[in-house]
Amino acid sequence: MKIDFNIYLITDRHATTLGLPEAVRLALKGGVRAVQLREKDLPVRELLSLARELRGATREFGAKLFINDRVDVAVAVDADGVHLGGQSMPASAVRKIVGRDMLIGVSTHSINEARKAGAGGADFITFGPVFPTPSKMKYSSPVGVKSLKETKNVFNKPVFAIGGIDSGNVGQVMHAGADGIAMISAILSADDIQRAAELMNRRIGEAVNG
Ligand code: TZP
Repeated sequence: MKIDFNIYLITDRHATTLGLPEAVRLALKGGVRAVQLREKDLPVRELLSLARELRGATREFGAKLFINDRVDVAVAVDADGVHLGGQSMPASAVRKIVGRDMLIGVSTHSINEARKAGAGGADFITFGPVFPTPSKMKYSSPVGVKSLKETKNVFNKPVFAIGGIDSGNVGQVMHAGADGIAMISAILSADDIQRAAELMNRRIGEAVNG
């Protein structure tokens, strides 16, 4: 399976005033082609039901669906991949479960973690937070654009920059070598989610094509 997307939308149902399925659907309409369901505080049955709903919507738009942490839920809904964090099972163990049928993404916050993710067999990583994020209390301090460039030297598969990225700074991040952008609030908390996704797509296109 190929990594054929450059916006990786991560969910946070608290970041939008709409219901999550509706918000995600608008993002898909705006051109998002990969969604990671990341609702860490949901009991598994509710997570499964949301995952099923998002699986339907992503299929309709030819988009990929990833499930954060829960390999079992990912398998149950026939997701395209799993996304692993620091507390998740290691990628090498998850690979034994999902084989080559699923993509494995790994969250990294330092050059060393990026190197380890490569050794563990990750298909792609998120790296950040690059900038301070609106919800900065929850994440480590910003790693900056320079270390994003260095990450590209130690991890030779796609790197998605994350953390505080919006339509104003996305060009800078892409020019620093990111293969794509992972984001929550710039899309999900926008007044017009579809337009925000369209704008982000356009800005990424401009950065890639000069
Ligand atoms: N990991 C590092 S920063 C972050 C995650 C999940 C949050 C990104 O959210 P936003 O709103 O795009 O800054």
